[in-house]
Order: sequence, then C-alpha cells, then structure tokens
Amino acid sequence: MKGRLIVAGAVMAGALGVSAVPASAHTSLKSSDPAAGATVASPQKLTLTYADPVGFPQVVLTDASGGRHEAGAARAVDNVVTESVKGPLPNGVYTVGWRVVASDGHPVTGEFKFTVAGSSAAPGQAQTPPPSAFVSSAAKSSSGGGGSAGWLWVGLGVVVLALIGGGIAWTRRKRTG
Ligand SMILES: [Cu+2]
Repeated sequence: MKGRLIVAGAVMAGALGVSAVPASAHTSLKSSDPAAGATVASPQKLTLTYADPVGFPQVVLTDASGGRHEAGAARAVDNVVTESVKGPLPNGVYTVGWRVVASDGHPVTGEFKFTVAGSSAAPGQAQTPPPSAFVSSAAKSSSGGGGSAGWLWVGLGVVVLALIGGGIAWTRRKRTG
C-alpha cells in the first residue's frame, strides 16, 4: 500500500515536469577510496560509495597513457561498488570511470582522478608498451602532482616578469628623462 503511494507520487511528479532534473539526481557518487584528487600509495581496490543502492556496476581504471588496470568485474552491494586493481600501480595519474544503474533504472556515469606516488612498481609492469609508459611519467611530472614544486616555478616566473617589467620601465624613464 505504502509502496503504491510512492509509485503514484513519482508518476505525478513526472507528469508535473519534475523529470527535467539532471540525470545525476537519480543517484550520485558520495565518496570514494581513493578519494577524487587524492595522492595515495598503489591501492589494492577501488571503493565507490553512492547516495542510493545501485546495480550493474562497471568500473574502468586507466593510466595517463590509456593502459587499463582494473581486475575482473565490479561488484555492487547495496550502495557500495568495489573493483579490484591489477597492481601494484606505477606512479602517475589514474582515471576511474564508472557506470551504475540507479534503483529507478536510469544509468548514471562519472569519472574522477587520483595520483599514485611513492610506488616502487616500474612503469614497464603495466600492460602498456614502454613509449606509453614514458609519456605517462612525463605527463605526471608536468601536471605538477606534487603541487609545491609547481608553485615554486610559478613564483619564479612572476619574479622574472616583474624584473623584466621594471627594467623596461627604468629604461624608458632614462630615455625620456
Ligand atoms: Cu532516474
């Protein structure tokens, strides 16, 4: 009886145009381990926690050069999806792509990135050929995974620009004066 009322309410809401809400409203990723944007040691598995129970999960773990690192099929228990990792993962930036089906039958997709640091795994251990692995490590160092070094260079750039600007102003003043 209560279930019927809920269904009736949902049908009415749909008729009233509430169906215009974005697809992400059907459920959403609440948290993950590793967390989005986190820098971690090579994880043994990925855990994705959703706002609502989900089914038919698919999880893909990709390195910066497109190499795949998930192991086996993803499992969904209630609102938690887990996927094993084919590790250990070499250092680098990884993208987790996921797709689940919400309890209302609508598919929801998303992705997030995390960084592996301090790993002793050689890039060659990945399924990707060596040239791609090289690109992977180059992309990692250029994307400034360790923030502070990147900001140091930005700071130096600002100082250099200020010196150049000051020099030009000084030269102009000297010429006109
Ligand atoms: Cu839906």
